[in-house]
Amino acid sequence: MTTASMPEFPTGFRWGVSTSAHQIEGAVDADGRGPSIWDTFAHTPGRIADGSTGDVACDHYHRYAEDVALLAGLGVSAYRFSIAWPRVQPTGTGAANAAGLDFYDRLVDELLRRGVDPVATLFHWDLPQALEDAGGWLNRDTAARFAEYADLVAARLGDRVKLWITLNEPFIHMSLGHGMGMHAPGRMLLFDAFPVAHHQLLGHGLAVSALRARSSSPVAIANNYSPVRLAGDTAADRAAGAAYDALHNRLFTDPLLGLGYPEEPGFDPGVVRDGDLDVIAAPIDVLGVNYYNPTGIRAAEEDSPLPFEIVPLDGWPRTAFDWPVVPDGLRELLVGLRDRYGDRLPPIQVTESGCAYDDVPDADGRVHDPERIAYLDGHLRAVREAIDAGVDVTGYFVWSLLDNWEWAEGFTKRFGLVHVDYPSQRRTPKSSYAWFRDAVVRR
Ligand code: PNW
Repeated sequence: MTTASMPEFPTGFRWGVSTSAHQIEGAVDADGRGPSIWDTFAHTPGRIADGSTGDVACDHYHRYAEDVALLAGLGVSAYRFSIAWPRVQPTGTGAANAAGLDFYDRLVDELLRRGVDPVATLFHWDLPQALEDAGGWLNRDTAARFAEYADLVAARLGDRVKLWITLNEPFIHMSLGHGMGMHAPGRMLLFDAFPVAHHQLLGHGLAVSALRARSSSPVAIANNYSPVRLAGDTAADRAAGAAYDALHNRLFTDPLLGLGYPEEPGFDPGVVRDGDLDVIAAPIDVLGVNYYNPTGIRAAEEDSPLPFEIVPLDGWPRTAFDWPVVPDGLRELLVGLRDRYGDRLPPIQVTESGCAYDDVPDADGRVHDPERIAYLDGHLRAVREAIDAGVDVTGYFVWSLLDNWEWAEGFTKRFGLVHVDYPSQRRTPKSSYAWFRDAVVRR
């Protein structure tokens, strides 16, 4: 690929890769870990495309040193992982399970020994099942429980984690987990899922204070964004686009940055109490941006329960997930965030960007993934263009280091720079790994 022409990035730009606990760790019964909603969901027949579970996943819990060596070989300066709440508090409340925290202690020390900054996400969707049984994120109490958990983690790791991320993609957790039932916990509440948005945001705000009390490291949240592409140009199409934009792109960011909730989605604000918006708007140091693709929208049919219809975007290459490859959507998104939020916007780090392809080893055991190289090349150029347009972007993390357990898709979608042969757990760096190392990180 076009090594020579990859543009320069600012000095100190943070290059990293991301993973999440339940997608790679396995070892679901080790050292006192309790069950999470994703254990329950995956063990319910019919929920996961290939019938698999995260019970073993990439066995990272036992192979973390090998995986950190892969990070060191890649040359990245940061690694974004998540901490499994049910390892730290098996039932979501009470004293810390020291053996669970020990794992992250070992991981963080190994990263630092290899010169890689630990970037820790506190919640990447694996809620302790006991908290779900008490209402989960529909229950306001879960926000307070989350802050207590944040305190326990920061008490142990606060001196070494270099960037905290409170929540991963609260929009996806609300919409796919509680609105549409495609992710754990599998609820289908449509717009009645709004309390899940509010209580996650409240938990975020409370966790920001808990982290600040224990750690001087910066604090962020990682949101998923998807610029709207209208499939038509009627007034109804435009209204549908505005409704989708408010739901996906603004519901979690307007209140975080002090603007309160957007009007459009038509949620019942009954769960919002006096003072909550101030807690939610606690200053953050970095906005994490996860981007995969734009969303095609048109006006909904008369009898639709939703105020928009999602339609495929034609004319773009597609990943194995059938997601369209639209690098310019990332530039548009980053510039759009700056234009909307102005001085309210903290520096941005792209905390996830990547793609799934059917990466199959050749006869020599090598994995060639030129589509992934092209994907990353295009998206990095889009970030560079946003920086040129004046957006303060200070980091970029590829999703993902390893092929891993892709939630409801099981093992059928491979996002890694490193191929994983699940039966043997053999790791094989793909050609994109060498490209990212040579053309981007160590150029
Ligand atoms: C993100 N969507 O999930 C998550 O943060 C990762 O854990 C996941 O592996 C990665 O992206 C790839 O899917 C998403 O339907 C899941 O728009 C679904 C969507 C977006 C992001």
